[in-house]
Amino acid sequence: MKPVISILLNLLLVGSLIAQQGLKADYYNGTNFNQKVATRTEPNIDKSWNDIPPVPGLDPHDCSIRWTGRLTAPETGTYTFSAKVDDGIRVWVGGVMVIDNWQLNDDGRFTGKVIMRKGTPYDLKVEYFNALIEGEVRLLWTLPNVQSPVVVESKYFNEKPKPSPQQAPAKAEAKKILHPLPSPTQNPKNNQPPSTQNQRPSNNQPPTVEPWS
Ligand SMILES: [Ca+2]
Repeated sequence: MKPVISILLNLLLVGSLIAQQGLKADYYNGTNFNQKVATRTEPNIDKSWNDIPPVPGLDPHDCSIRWTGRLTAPETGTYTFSAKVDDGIRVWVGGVMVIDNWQLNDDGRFTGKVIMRKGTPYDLKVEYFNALIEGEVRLLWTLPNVQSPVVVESKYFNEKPKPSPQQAPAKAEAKKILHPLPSPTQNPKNNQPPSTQNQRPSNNQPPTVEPWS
């Protein structure tokens, strides 16, 4: 009977995951998550706008968005996350910050590398703000042994379930195996006024990680 029970449990799990696919997106007016306007589930992070906001009631030129959920890698290896933004963005994978560029950007592009294990659900958090004129935020990744970055698809995202004791080990494991080194953008002196041109990604070396074993 055990194999049958296992198959049934797996089917229930798959059904549950399909139902929750996507990320939770919280929209705020103000660049520092000041006033919540809307919450909804989104399939990916891939949008741009000018005068028409992505959700009704949002100030398109003075807003912030926070996406949260879980990300499951299709295979084990090194993943390069890429963010294309106007203006600022911060990205955490497995509780570790992999992209940190919380400043004004005009079509900024930033990357960070992490090693992920197949099948492990990693907590994902992406914070974004737009303070001037047009807004853009796209989250891409380059899979192991692949050349080109692509937008992370909804099938790899799941909304984060409410915390329970059973989910704690996965989070702890993610923190244990992800060890990015400090990047230039994580310098504590980064409290200077926002600059639109001087800190572009061409000289923004991505954080590297120590391999887990
Ligand atoms: Ca802008």
